[in-house]
Amino acid sequence: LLYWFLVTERTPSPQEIRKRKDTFVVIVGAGYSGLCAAIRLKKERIRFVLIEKSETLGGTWWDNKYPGCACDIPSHFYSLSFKLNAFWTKMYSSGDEIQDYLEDTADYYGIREHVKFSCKVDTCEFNKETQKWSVKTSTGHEFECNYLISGMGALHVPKFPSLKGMEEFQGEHFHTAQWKDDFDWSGKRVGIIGTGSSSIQAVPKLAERCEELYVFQRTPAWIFPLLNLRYPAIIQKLFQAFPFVMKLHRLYFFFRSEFVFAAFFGKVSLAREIISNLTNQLMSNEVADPKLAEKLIPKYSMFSKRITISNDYLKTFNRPNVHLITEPIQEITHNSILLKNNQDASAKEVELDAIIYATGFDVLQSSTNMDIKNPNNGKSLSTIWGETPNAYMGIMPAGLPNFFMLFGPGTVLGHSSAIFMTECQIDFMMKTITRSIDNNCSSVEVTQEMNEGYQSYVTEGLKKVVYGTSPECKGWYYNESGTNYTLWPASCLHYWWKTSQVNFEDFKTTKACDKE
Ligand code: N01
Repeated sequence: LLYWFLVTERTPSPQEIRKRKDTFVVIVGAGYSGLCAAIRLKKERIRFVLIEKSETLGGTWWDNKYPGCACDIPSHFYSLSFKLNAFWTKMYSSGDEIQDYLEDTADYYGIREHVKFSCKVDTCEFNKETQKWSVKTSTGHEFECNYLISGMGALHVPKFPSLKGMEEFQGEHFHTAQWKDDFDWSGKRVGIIGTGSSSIQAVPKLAERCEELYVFQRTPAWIFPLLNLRYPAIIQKLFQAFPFVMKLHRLYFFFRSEFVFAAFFGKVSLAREIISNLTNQLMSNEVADPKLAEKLIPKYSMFSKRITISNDYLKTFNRPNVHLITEPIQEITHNSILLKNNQDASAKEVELDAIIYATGFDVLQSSTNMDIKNPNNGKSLSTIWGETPNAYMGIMPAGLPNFFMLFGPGTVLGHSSAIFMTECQIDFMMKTITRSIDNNCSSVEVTQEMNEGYQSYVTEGLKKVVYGTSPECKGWYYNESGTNYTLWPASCLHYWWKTSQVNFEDFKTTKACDKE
């Protein structure tokens, strides 16, 4: 692992390059993972095109422009291992700074010229004769490729609640991931629905200028305080002069998160009990009114939902213009939200000029946002998956040859850097693709048995963690039956170990493939 962190990767030999010249890859999505995959393919001298539905790259960091948008994972750990950034200004970066980093990274590796912007992939069909994917886009482009990579991520299709009367509302209304740049909330009565990570970052900023801010909470979030230190110029210079020190700094965050996982994420954990009580106390201290504090503190087990971090969210409720609403929403009218009153049939009305939906993302829809079919039975991926998506290592869904997913099912994290995971996945994928080319295979596919074996392993793992199955709370981790199909059930070190071994011989391969 130290090698992975501290040493740069090898370059391909001229013989390998010659063999790779006929291979072409389509990557869907130019966010962190799609960009990283593109860089790795370029380094391996494999041709590719990146297809991106937005007008620029950045993915989630381009989409999310709500006030206060930031990353709650340390910046040096939320960077690509081969493109560290000595200039991060703070321990936890703003969305803008991450977007700048991604744009700079794309330019540094000359990726932009490979991207088709404002182009959405519609359908992907695998031709068993040619052993190639045919990828059709909304702009009428068609690409034939040997390998198809989905870098679409799990959190990009906004999820709106289905509330009666939503379409009647006449004021401004939009999702946090579709923020309107010209929206000025000064002097307005604003309602924000949802209290997940996005809302917790946006609420303090909105409260500063709103006339009244109404926060509609269904489930309170666990909130940790944040020590967001600035990196002084001297430290930035040190990192520039001695990148090794920066790598060690990054390594520190890795091991810190591994410790956090080991100590707090078990099914039963005394350490979690202690930290929950402490956090409960810290959260109560932030809010002046004890009755209000009680409503803001979760009752479910910590870490069974994504925790959030903030120094100012809870304090915001001490402002006279900020109101917590915990009654369920009954319906939306042309100028208000009506709340259910459990005592009688009358509804309480909250008049509003704007409604912001901080209601998260549709994970299933995000992962299957293009029509991709199993070439043997013609069934789409979403039909095959049903309510429990699954893929071998979270990367290779069974039945789809030469197809790789980044941030596929069971690979998201609640405690550490998603960038670490995506690099593990890309390593695994690159090894599989290059082994496939080296072995003259025209297709490589995971077998049902391999996938089933892997899923049993994941299911066993989920029994050991607090977020495995949670009847206590709902959220995007879980399907309707309460099964967590989104998160990796063990430590990052464990995932690195599993993905570092590619059992190529076990895959189903076609054509003249000389298995070693
Ligand atoms: O969305 P969420 P998010 N009526 O799904 C509520 C990442 N992220 O955009 O809990 C009323 O967490 C819902 O209530 P409940 C991060 O991984 C990272 O905030 O279902 N309320 C919940 O409170 C995060 O986890 C950063 O009861 C309704 C909220 O809406 C993920 O993105 C920053 C409702 C949705 O919360 C998603 O975060 C931001 C209804 N009908 C986001 N429907 C970083 O810093 C839903 N809700 C890296």
